[in-house]
Amino acid sequence: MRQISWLTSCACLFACATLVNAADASLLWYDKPATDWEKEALPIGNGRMGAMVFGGVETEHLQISEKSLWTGGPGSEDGYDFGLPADSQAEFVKSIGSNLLNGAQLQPEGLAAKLGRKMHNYGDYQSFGDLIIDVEGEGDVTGYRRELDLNKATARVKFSRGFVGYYRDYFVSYPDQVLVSRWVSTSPQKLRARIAVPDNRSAETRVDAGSRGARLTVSGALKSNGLRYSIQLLLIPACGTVVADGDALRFEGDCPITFILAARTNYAMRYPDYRSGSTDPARQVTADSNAAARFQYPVLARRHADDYQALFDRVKLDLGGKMPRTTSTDKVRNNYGNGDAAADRALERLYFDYGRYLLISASRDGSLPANLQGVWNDKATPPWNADYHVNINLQMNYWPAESANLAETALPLFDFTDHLVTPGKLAAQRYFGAPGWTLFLNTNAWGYVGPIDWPTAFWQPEASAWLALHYYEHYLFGRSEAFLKDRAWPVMRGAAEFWLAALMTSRDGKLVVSPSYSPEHGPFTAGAAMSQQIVAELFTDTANVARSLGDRAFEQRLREALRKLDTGLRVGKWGQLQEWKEDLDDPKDDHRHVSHLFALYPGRAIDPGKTPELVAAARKTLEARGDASTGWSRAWKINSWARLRDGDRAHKLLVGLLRDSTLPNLWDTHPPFQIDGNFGATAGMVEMLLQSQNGVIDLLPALPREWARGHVSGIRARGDVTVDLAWDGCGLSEVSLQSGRGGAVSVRSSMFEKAFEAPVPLGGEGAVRSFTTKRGERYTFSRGAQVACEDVVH
Ligand code: FUC
Repeated sequence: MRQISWLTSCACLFACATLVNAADASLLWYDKPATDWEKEALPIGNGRMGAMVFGGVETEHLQISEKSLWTGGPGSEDGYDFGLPADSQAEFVKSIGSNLLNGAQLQPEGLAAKLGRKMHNYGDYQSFGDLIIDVEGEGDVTGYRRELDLNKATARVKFSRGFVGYYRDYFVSYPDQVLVSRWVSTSPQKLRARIAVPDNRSAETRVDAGSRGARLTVSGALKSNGLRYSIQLLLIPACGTVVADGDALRFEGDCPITFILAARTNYAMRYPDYRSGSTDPARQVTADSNAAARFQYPVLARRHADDYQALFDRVKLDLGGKMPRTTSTDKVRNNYGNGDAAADRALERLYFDYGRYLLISASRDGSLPANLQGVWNDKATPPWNADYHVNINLQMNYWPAESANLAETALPLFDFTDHLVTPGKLAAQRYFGAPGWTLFLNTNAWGYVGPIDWPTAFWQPEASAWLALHYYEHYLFGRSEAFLKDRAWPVMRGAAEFWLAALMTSRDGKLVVSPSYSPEHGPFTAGAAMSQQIVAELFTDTANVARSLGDRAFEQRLREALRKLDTGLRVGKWGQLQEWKEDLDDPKDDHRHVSHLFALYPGRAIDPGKTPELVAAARKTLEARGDASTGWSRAWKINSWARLRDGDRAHKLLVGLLRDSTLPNLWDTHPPFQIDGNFGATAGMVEMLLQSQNGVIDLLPALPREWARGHVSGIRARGDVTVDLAWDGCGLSEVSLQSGRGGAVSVRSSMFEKAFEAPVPLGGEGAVRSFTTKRGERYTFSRGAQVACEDVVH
């Protein structure tokens, strides 16, 4: 009897597996196991933990990561100094700043040798280890399929071998803080599971096999810094027993088996020691897996899906695409742009959903923010240490957080930034003799805030200001006054205080950043455009916050400084936006950083409605820099072209990104894999559909020709407004605005220039209309039925 019902449920599972083929599912799928971690394996994660699923037939491989497993930092044998010198460098920095103001030309190598510091025990983000499961079986493999279901945040592997069908799924649960997998087969399965950890740590393996499951625990400490870790696999078969087999667990039986995997360290994001006194990782993993094991597999899966879908399901995008049913995702990507427009649109939508999926999987409350690789890493020395670069990359990771309705995913960024303020105060003092806080090019899990010695990038003291601006954006979108007062204000004020003290007066009487270095490009000058634009935006926004919180004195100081501040907005001799205060730009320069366009995106000082000359200059600059570049650079340019309201060009950048900077598993590649491009492009796609940076909610501001028909729901505008849009080849046909907290709203669309239906009387005329929303109310406007298509398409 048990056998029959088991076979029935198996059959159902296999049938259910084909259901996710439905045309509207967001699914990546492949017809072979992965062999390459970076290009093929599929990422799952819960913000803190991540895994890469290979989907092997004879040997299944899950490579595991956990955000806090870093070498270096406190506890390193020969010490750690947060990148800070013991003595003040302030006089020296000031003298360099003055020399630059007087026209000195200083070589980055010379300055890096004097001002920069070797990255001493900076550390690297580590792989936690590998779960390896050897499976006995024989016969040919047929019907192989490996997939990642973005609607459920679940990876699946399915195939038949000989006469036996196998079906496995995998997810990492945020509510239960463990990785969960279930394996079923149509005949008895025999497997042997072990955990392998890299040899840069001590490792003690413990095997506890019993009648109600078995545990395999590997615990130890990193040799580098003594950080303790533990990883535990709990195997729970529905029947039969699991036995110890050396350092592994062996199971044989004809029923499903559930895997629960927990991983912890004793890291705490707390300066200066970064250790949790109370956490014993070995106890914690047992507590994690025991807590999860209280639930049957379907309950664990439901809890995971409920949690994930509460975020993912907020937004739906339809670009009128149709995913070919029988073409695997790598081939759909290979064919992209080759003439199947419906498949192209479907891939674009999938890529958009994937960006949201990756952000939810790599950044959840309670752990470190998404690093250069999100949460996934298989190396002991990953590219750029898989750290936090703060001259574009960390910021770009969070560009979609607000506009794509995932504001909660930005909480780790704020916790991380809050904790940087303490060491950042030392950086401000030692390098500038200034109050407030700052840091430079890059930071790690250990509060690194000093400048490194990499000549062409190390000097980036604007990082604190740029991070502080993310708090203000979070406020503008969500309108939480408590967040503004308790979280945004102290961080913004500290960053602003730093710059009030650190700015210098240039020969033209303007306040400038000096020394200043346009990111990764140079040269050392006074007042490079990006430095000035970031400080201008910081002072403007912080003055607004000061005003609303009643700190008139601080507001006055900022407004006074703003009057004297060089804005970094200058049109040069070939019509370009200048990257430096002097007109030094080379029209043949195609450097990947478009830093001087900060004011266009993510800043807002360059605006088609208000600053047409700067807009023209920004366009000239973007044209000159060209499209082809690293993945993240292309992603940035999608946003920039969207802000210029050039949807076709923004789309062209997206095409380039998907064709030339995207791996078969749809990860962005710099190269190598770097996740910022995924996030930047996701933000860019929203930016093409909706903008709200300058007080008006702009509907379909940069709709490309290729996206003639479609709809999107759940994207966010500043002012706590959630927006649904539908368009139909004749421009916008309907818009719904759902107001969170209520208040005045202005909306721009060409739809308002002709007849339209409105639920409330509107102020204004032409394309821009305004009205007052009530808390929680939804307002839907639609194009008048009598309006002809030719009348609205511009
Ligand atoms: C910045 C970029 C590089 C790379 C690195 C991680 O330094 O200029 O291209 O993305 O971050």
